[in-house]
Amino acid sequence: MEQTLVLLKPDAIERGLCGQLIGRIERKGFRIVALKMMLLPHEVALKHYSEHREKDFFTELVAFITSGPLAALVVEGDNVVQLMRSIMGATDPAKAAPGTIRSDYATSVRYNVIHGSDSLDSAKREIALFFKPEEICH
Ligand code: IDP
Ligand code: MG
Repeated sequence: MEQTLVLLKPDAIERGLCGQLIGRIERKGFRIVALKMMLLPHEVALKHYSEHREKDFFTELVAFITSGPLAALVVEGDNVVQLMRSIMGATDPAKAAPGTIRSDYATSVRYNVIHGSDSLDSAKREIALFFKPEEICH
């Protein structure tokens, strides 16, 4: 069974979308095995998004993800890494397919409400950044 890291980003929390977004993950059939609200420490944000450190939007991305509380989840299920990416939709809501989370809830590439790990290796790395092993249910 695979696990992936999902973040309900500060824009989602600010807009009160937590319940709806978690509902969509559960309705898909996935199991939430860890969940916490947190203000992401700056140094964890730098590590989480380290692949983007050369990008022109990196500073703003780190500022946004640390700007307010987010919800971090470990989501479990068959093929969950790929399937979460598909129910989230493309990074840019303008390009996200209708019916995906980003198409339904977001209008800007920066404030796109949700994060999901992009590979099994990323998922392992990101889960370890956000959760201690004992915080994840089995
Ligand atoms: P992903 O979240 O779909 O995996 P990535 O390319 O990994 O997309 O980018 C990480 C995050 O950085 C995006 O979710 C979005 O919040 C932000 N981002 C990506 N591209 C841009 C951009 O061109 N301008 C501003 N923010 C961006
Ligand atoms: Mg990514």
